[in-house]
Amino acid sequence: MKLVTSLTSPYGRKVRVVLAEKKIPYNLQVENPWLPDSPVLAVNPLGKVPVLVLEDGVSVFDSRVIVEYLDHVSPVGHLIPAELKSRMVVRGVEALADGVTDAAVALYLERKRPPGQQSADWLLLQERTLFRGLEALSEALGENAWYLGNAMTLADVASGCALGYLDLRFPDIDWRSAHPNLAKLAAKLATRAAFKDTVPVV
Ligand SMILES: N[C@@H](CCC(=O)N[C@@H](CS)C(=O)NCC(=O)O)C(=O)O
Repeated sequence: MKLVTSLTSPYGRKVRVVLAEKKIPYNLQVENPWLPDSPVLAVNPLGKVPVLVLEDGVSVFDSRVIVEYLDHVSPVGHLIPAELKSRMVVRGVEALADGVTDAAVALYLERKRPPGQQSADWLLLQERTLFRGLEALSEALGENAWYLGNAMTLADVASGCALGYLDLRFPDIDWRSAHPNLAKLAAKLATRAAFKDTVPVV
């Protein structure tokens, strides 16, 4: 199978971490989804990465659908629990982490527009979402080592990728001081090969 992604996409990183943690071999096709006529359009009508292209040519997107697929096809190191209540906890934290990422991406893109065209209201809305989301991610973790039980799940992976994206695009946001428990989680994740090998590069 082939993963089409950019090397800075936090959603793509989530999928790459899951592939590595589950030791699933794959080919990587690096693409910039923002280019007009990007090859991404051939595999995803939405033009977004990541996209997983299966052996039979079927395209799987978005990142949440991809990780669901990967966790199902490989029994190695399950990251999504089968039991409903636990599953909802893990997928809920993933949704929260992806929401933080969505707000951060929106903020980053808006700030890249010419100053005269930027909307102060839109920036404020995204900023508030981002900080509320971080607060909720921190609360959900509490003083636990992992979001659920005593092993890493997709919740931790998604949270780690959201925090990694903040480091990449918003080094001025000092989320570590505001949320030391998230800082501890991120430091622990950063020691894993799957995270080390996928640090975003620009
Ligand atoms: N919900 C999607 C979000 C994917 C997404 O927004 N990817 C960005 C890159 S980080 C993208 O490809 N944007 C291109 C575009 O919006 O045209 C997922 O989880 O995969």
